[in-house]
Amino acid sequence: MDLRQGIGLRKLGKTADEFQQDLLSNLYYRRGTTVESASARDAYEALAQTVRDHLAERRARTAAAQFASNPRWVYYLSAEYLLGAQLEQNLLYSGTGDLAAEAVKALGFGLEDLEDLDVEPGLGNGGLGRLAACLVDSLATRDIPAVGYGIRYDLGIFRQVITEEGQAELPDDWAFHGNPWEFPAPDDRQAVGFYGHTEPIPGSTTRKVWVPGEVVLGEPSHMLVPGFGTETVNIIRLWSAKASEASFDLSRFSAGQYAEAVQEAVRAENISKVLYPDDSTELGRELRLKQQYFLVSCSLRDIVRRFRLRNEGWDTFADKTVIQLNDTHPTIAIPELMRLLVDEYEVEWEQAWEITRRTFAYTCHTLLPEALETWPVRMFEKLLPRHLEIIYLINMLFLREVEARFPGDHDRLRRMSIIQEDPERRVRMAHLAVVGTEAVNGVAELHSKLLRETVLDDFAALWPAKFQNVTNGVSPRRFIKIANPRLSDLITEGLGDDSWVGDLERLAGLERLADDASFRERWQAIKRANKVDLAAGDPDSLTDVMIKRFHEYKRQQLKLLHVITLYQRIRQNPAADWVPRTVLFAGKAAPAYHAAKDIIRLIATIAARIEADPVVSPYLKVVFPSNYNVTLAERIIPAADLSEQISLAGKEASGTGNMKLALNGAVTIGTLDGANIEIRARVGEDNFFLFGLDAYEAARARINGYQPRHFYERDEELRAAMDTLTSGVFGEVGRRVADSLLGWDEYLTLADFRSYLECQEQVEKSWRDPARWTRMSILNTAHSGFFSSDRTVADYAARIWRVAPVPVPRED
Ligand code: CJB
Repeated sequence: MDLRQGIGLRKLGKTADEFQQDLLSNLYYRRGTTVESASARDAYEALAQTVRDHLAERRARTAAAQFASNPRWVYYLSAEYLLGAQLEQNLLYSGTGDLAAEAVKALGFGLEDLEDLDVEPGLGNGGLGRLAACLVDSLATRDIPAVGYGIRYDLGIFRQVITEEGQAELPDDWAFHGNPWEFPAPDDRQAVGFYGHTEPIPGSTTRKVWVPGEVVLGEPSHMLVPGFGTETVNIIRLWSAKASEASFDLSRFSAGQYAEAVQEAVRAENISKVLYPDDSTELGRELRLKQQYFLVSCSLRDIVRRFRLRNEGWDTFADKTVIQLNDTHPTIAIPELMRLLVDEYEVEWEQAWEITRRTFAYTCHTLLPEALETWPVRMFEKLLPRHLEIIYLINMLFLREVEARFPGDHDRLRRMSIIQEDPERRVRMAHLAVVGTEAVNGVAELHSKLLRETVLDDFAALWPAKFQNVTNGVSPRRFIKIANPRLSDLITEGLGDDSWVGDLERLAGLERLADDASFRERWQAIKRANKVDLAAGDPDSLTDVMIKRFHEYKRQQLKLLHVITLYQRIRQNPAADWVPRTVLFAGKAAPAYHAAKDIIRLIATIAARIEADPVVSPYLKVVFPSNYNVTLAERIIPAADLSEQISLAGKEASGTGNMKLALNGAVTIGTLDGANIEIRARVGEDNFFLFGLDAYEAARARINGYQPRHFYERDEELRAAMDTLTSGVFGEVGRRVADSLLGWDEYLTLADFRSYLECQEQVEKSWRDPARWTRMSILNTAHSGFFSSDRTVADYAARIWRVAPVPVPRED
């Protein structure tokens, strides 16, 4: 019997009638309703299932092709995935958009109404989580056999509400109505241990038995990750913590102790309850460490299970497996793989270490010292006693290696040790990640260079070949094709076909159109139409956007000083020929990061003040839409004229919002930081507004005793802006922000103020010449091809993973 028919795989290439039939059958049999009584939600769910089933057929063929070829698999381990809404993406990737529109219309609904019901799973904080989502998209697009592992947080990144009081946080129960994109896989559940103690094994010096004090179940579900323009459909597998049956205390329940009866179960399930809303600045807490180990333990057992389905012994494990650690959050995977190999599978330590080192690679995403994760040794000892022993042994052998290379250099040993001694003994996760991997990469050229020269310099001296750069990228599907349909259509027309969506370097063909006046006019009209859709302000004003997490190093406060200065200039001279601007801020601050929340509140206060001022408001408007997320980004980015990338040089590892904005024809004003440098090199110096200190000048300024007051005293406009804050007219929050800037100014805001303002004047000069501005805009898009995450994945595949594509045959 033909098994395909046996399991009833449905054929693709459906007719409108067949698609309609599938939709109706989902409506009847899965939603249990009828055409007459179907609600919008019924229609949405039935449609989502129909599209999902369509991709599931490709998934089945993908799994068959990938398993048959027994390749080296890429496993991407990430505590965060900021996936964005799924419906529109899956319609595009499955090519069923038109069929879907027609089918739901027959039910009396518009596709757009149903898209409004498609909730984005906010399983990430910011750039790092969104990068993970772009990379899994491009892995599938490149036909690379891969699985992304993550945590299925019940509550994603908080919902933000902005008022004049600043940011309020509400829980994000994203799957309240269920998640139609997900397949549960309870049979693949894993048991994860915590706490307890270790026992020696007689006759062995390296093996031990770990007897955990608590066991929690990890239950996986997966979401489909289709490739674009190819047959491949990969998956991300997300783990939910479940209490074991034994954790429900029936006798207590019978005795009326209801809370006590479930307390153990609640504690277990809390592990995947919430995404930590920290970004970079880490509040180390036991639950967070538990989450990390939970992700790692479930995923590694799953990876080993998958390996053993097709292979025997351990000799080929590293040839068939590469595990990419997305920052240090999943780094416990290194001692965990050692524990599995040595303790459970009885592999000799040396062989296990060789396998481990060849299996892992580590991506670092920061340069901020406070963002380099460390965990107290006493917490590790309590929660993961066996892992701490293994880390000690890894460290001892590692320090021996260092000692052999640099005899007698005790300071070096202290600096490089995986264990920090003072002021408190802590495990340095970044050191563990460098020691236990084959490759370490930064995420932009400058970042990778600074990693080698500063935070990881000792390691780069020991193992220079281990350190690489892989510049980040973004998905062209989500961030232009879907986000900006008008511009996408014009580009397709200009280039003659739409192959650029899967081969972004083709955008370079737009260069010749930058000098075509009629093309420029159409380009400009599209930007305007996108602004009308966004409805943030006057569509003819310069739309100046700063969209990203709130962090002092990103310097939203510098933008704010610019706004205050414009406000004061306009008030002093209302009759001058001002360039109307709409300044749009969006982004979240970690709930416990008070300085960042102060800046949000100050922006909200100043926005209201400007709005109420009849002299200034015709020229200047500040808007702050609530709850920045992927969906909102997709609306703002196509409408942006100016992209603010103004971090202190040497602090932003890469940035990816900068790439999305340039791709959509926003011109960047930015410092020589992160990927800004590479954007500028590609779009050309004339099409980028550069200001500020570079990374080396910034580091030197601090060493030379930087005094913010020095700048305050010498710059009249800066002084006026700061004095306004200090005067209290914008409340206590204005005073606090001013005090922090005048007192220490960690990120040299005042040092870069004048250069930034002068650069903004250049921006206005260019803006006044629409032909020139539009030319710059077109050239930004034309030269953004490098920033496709398809290129990023190709780089990882060639230089770090050494994997080849496994194409999936088309349906016969
Ligand atoms: N990043 O979003 C985060 N969270 C962190 O904890 C550390 C870094 C960001 O990662 C992005 C992707 O690599 C970078 O573009 C960005 O510069 C960095 O801040």
